[in-house]
Amino acid sequence: MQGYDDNKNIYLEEVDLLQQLLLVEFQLSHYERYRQNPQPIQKINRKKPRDHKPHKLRGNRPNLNTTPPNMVSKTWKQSLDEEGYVVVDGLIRPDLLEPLREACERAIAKARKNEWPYRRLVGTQFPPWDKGDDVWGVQHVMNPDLNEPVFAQWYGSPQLMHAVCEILNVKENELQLELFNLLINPLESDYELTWHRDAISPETSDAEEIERLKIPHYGTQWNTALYDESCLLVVPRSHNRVRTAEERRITEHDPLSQQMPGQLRVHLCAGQTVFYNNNILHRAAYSKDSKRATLHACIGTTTGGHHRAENIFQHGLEWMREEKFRRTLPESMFGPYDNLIRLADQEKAKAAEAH
Ligand SMILES: O=C(O)CCC(=O)C(=O)O
Ligand SMILES: [Fe+2]
Repeated sequence: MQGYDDNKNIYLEEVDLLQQLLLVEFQLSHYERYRQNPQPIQKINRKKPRDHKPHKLRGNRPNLNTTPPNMVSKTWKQSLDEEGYVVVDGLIRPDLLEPLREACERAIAKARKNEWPYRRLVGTQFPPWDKGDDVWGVQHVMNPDLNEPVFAQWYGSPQLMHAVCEILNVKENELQLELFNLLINPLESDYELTWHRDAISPETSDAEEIERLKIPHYGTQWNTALYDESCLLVVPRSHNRVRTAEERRITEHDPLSQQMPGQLRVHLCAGQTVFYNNNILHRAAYSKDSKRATLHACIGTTTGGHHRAENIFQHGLEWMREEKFRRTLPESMFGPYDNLIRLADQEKAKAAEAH
């Protein structure tokens, strides 16, 4: 029995040693994962609404550094389809971050000084923006008259192209160049947008809302933060269903409500992007004291035809036809640019026929 006990002790010591080794290995692998893919530390805001916790890089590539072996990570497209939004890291190449920030500073200064006429003005949520002078958005940042080619360079950058192609499940030559604006903090007063879906008005009946929600998007839109910000609130999974009675009450009669059931604030660290379905119930709140410079853009696919045309040409894009605009584009954007001009020509011909 002595021998047994001795053996048992040896056995126990071995188990103990093995456990310690496993613990060290676990900690090392954790550290290694962190080292290879450091995540910014988030402030935890315990106040309502609940917070979106920025999650790690997701994709359809197996990412052995971040995906535990027994869990399959969802693709960005799957998350966006299911939740109505998805947060993605790393779509700004590090060497473009500072040039983008500097270009924003110049564009924002011009817009605030009324030297750039295309801007969103506090007090008005949707176009036209013709009243007021405090600015919450700068429109058409790729317009060559603004003279900031870094915006087009980023819009056509491989990181962004890769993400939108995955999300839209298309090849680059099927993309259609579209809108690119900037969302910023006002200076004189805080400002809030009401709860809304971008293209379905609050008064829409349930029956019509059901039909409108079935229309595919043929495109995607996103916010990419150049500074940490938490301006956007969403109701996850509200993008493909009719509003509940309470959501309808809020959107129609109490649109600045802080009590929207299921609301979630999206925190973005500098460099993070949120793609969101423009049918998701969302609102935004801007504080004059928190710096915001967030790139706000959309891109379509060639299959969208008239559906996309409605969305984009209302913003007046004649300047995009000019050769001087085409010259500012990176090569990756030539195809998407030609696709847009083809659509514009088709729409023009249709309008002429109708008259
Ligand atoms: O500021 C934001 O993040 C959202 C803006 C928005 O919802 C809109 O312009 O329709
Ligand atoms: Fe919106």
